[in-house]
Amino acid sequence: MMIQNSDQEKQLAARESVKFLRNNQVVGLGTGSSAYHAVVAIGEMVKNGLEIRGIPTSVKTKTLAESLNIPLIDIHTVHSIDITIDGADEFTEKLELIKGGGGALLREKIVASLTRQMIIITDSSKKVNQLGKFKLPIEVIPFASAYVMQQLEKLNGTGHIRQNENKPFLTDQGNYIIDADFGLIPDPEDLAQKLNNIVGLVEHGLFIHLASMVIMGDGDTTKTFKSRL
Ligand code: A5P
Repeated sequence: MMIQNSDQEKQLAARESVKFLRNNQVVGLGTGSSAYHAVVAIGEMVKNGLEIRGIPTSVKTKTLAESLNIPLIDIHTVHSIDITIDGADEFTEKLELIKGGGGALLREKIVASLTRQMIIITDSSKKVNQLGKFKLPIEVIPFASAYVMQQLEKLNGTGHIRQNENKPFLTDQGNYIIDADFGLIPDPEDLAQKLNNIVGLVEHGLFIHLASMVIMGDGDTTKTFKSRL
């Protein structure tokens, strides 16, 4: 029977991704509803004897990992992370990603940058030919939010500060998120460079050259897309 529910696709992708884990690895634990399934699966494997140490990408994931008795390690004590499993809001076959729908993009990008093998897990709705339908999450220092918004306009973007119960949503670092619309993004690398130059912009959700593979749940099976680099 075909499974079409996106959560079941996320679960399938998560179960496939944890097959890459090995004893003694340092493992980056992603954030979001897809990564949730991976963390739960890792908890089960730890219960059954897998020996890993996790580095969570958010306070929420840390709480989940602790509740599952997954041993954690301080990010400051490692030089690299063997493998990370995380979700994405959009991806292309070139493995360009938009991340940050859950607001954890800054820690996610730091963990991804330290990671040797970055596995992205998604449902089939996340695959696109060009990034940009999903609004690009951009983490900003609150003091700089109006300035950053002006700079985004110069790049032909518009944006609004993400709200939570009528107040600005705050990231784990106490920053704001601007959800920015640039229309479709023909050259994500170029836009990423331009965003990197804006003062007060802490990080953006364009993840380029970071993913090693995307495992996408597709009905009742999974498809894997690998980096050609
Ligand atoms: C969290 O900040 C995000 O980067 C998530 O990884 C991304 O939004 C995907 O989330 P879901 O797995 O919930 O779709």
